[in-house]
Amino acid sequence: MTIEEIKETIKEFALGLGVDAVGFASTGDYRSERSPAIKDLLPNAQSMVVLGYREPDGALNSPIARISMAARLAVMDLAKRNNLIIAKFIENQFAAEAAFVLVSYPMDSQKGLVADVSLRHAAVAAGLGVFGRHNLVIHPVFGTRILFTAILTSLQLSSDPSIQEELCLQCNLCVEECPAGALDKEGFTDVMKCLAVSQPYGVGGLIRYAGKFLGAAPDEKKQLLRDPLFQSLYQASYIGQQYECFKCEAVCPIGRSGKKQ
Ligand code: B12
Repeated sequence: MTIEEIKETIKEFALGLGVDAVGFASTGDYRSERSPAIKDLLPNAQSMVVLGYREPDGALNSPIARISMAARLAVMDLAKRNNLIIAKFIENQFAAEAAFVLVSYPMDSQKGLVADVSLRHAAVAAGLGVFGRHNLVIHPVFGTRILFTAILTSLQLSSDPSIQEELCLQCNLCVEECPAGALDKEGFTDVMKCLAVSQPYGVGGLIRYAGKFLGAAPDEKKQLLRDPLFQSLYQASYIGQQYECFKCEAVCPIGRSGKKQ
């Protein structure tokens, strides 16, 4: 099989599993300054298959973050399962190695908020999109409403052509509507501001709650355990991170509604 035939075989297989967009990048074309080298993750890696999953319009248009989060959890489940199936398909069909990263976690706690693979930079390298004013990657069809995962492989696959057009409309809606003011400075997301609003039940919220609890009198402790905040923290501890904000994704006009395929 030629490289193009191998890429087409993997792409067809992935699309059949509910993946919405597939791109390929040679590891040499992946450039993410703050992320670890791909060779540190899989020494024989030569390329990566980047998979994109559209998030449903309805989920992102809901004013209730919990409804958006329901779709997010479903995408994460599907993507996780598909990563394993596609990685095994690559290993079985082409006698190659394949390993993968998931949508968000696990992450190395020593590295702060830098993941093993920067999926936005991987998506750009695989010709699946370009960065927009919101520092998210915009896909030509699905716009900002797309999440990515990646499979690293020892197969020597060539990169798909990169997108040359500017897809961001520079409408500034993401900047204006960000409730945290986290996008004011161009090319930079104020992570702490974003986190405070988007993940109130994340580790920061847990630390604040624990601090309050430890300093409380016995009666106050009883109250604190009945506080809905405790319920939300508890829920996040078994469901996983719960985003309370999807604004920069949801307000972006590119890729909203209309025929998708
Ligand atoms: C940690 C993390 C966060 C952190 C920190 C973000 C950050 N600074 O990188 C927090 C919690 C704040 C966060 C928030 C969000 N996240 Co997040 N996050 C991640 C995660 C797990 C790791 C990112 C990472 O390694 N960053 C560290 C390095 C790589 O970033 P960096 O080099 O400093 O790059 C930053 C800037 O320099 C700039 N940048 C870099 N290069 C370039 C080039 C150009 C041209 C421009 C304009 C900008 C730019 O963009 C980055 C943002 O600050 C990824 C998944 C993954 N494995 O990649 C998802 C991921 C980036 N998140 C995603 C999403 C959707 C969100 C949120 C919308 C929350 C939500 N409800 O889902 C917000 C959006 C915030 C925003 N507009 O920036 C998606 C983005 C999908 C897409 N279409 O681009 C990802 C890829 C998850 C996924 N699997 O699809 N996230």
